[in-house]
Amino acid sequence: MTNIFDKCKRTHYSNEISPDFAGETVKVTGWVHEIRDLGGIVFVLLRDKNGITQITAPSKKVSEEMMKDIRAARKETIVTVTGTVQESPKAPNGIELIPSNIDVINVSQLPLPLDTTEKVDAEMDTRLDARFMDIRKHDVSAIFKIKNEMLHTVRNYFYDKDFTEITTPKLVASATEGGTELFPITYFEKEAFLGQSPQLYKQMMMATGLDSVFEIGQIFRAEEHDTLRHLNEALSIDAEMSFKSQEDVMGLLEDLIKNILNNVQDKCASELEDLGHELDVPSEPFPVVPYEEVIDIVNSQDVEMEYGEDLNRAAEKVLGETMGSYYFITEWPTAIKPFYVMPNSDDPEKSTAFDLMYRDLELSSGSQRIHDYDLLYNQIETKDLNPDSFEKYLQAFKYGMPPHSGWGMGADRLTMVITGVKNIRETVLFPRDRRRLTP
Ligand code: AMO
Repeated sequence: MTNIFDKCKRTHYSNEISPDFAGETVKVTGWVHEIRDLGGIVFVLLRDKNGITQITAPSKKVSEEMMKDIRAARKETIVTVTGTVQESPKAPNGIELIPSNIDVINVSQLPLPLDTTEKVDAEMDTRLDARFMDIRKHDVSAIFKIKNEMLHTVRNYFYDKDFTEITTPKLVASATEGGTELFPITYFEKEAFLGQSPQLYKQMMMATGLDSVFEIGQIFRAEEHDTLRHLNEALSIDAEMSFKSQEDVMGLLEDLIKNILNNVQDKCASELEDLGHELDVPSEPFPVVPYEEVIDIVNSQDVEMEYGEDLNRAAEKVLGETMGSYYFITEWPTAIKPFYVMPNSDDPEKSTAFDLMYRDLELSSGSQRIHDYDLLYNQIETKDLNPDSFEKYLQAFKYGMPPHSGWGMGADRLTMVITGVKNIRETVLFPRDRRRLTP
């Protein structure tokens, strides 16, 4: 019996075959993207991970039996084609294959849930319902190839800087971030929640002597609102550093972003082209604008915002228009930031918290943290939280906690920026929002 995997063994991906191969025999495997039957000649476009190959079958050159097989090949059926390369300037990559053998590996059912040829636009819900097929489209898979390159750069960047990668629990007993709701779960006979952020754990790691840690992991936010920027399950890149200041970790974040942009620019040229996206790669330092100045900018554009308020959507929009691409907002009021944020030593009403923005989109938040036990305990009470629920976290601050700082960055939001897509759902394989829990 012929092994099916032997049948599928390709010699090349589509993008690897150029006119230089003219006269050579190659074997390609993939999905039937399109089929055009002109009677005496049949054209099949075969799609694989990296591109499309045109199979040209003229009845004069191809056996009758093979012509029958080709004509029967339905869209999205998996086929393997062996053939001779011929130059063909109008075909993808400037080549076509004249088939000498075709194996139909697995026949697709019809009708298809989605058109994969990018000729018919589908609604987001239709696309997400048949996500496996949606990702067959090259302009969709490009998003995930770019996200992959981004995450690859993040890991390498941290490894090079001697960070330790950590993984922390996502089943947790208490809240960390004010403002967003938690998803409650049943944990045997106890109440538990899905983690909003690895915040408490990454800070506890500062008491271990590991100095610098990072985590790439899911965060869960029970946000009720349905926007293009929020998900209920998001991917967060978190960094925390002992003996480093707010300015140190802002510098780290800026340097990381620039590394990501340069790597994506260099390594994902064809994906960016598929998406028609021109990457914004700033070489200048990211501007820093203090919160009080933000209020002035926003008010000057007739959007109301008072001291002590977070940025509303209208404020984000006008600020984004004024500030351009990447910029930091600093000196946030202590009152509207989480309990763990270190107040400014000269003016405790202001804090060491910062946000990194891209135009009107918040990409990251961070700060110097409180490392003093008494101050931390006090801040927990000030925020109307119960210190008893933080007992194990607080313990780490009693026996030599270094001063430390860190940040968390939304990996899906960063992917929106580097791919140019406008809806965060596009950047996640299987997004979770207010209305969607499947597939
Ligand atoms: P924050 O709550 O600001 O800070 O979250 C950090 C970043 O995570 C992303 N993000 C989201 N992305 C998509 N959907 C959501 N619902 C969502 N919520 C947050 C954003 C945001 O800037 N513990 C702190 C970080 C720290 O100080 O280290 C925190 O979680 O891009």
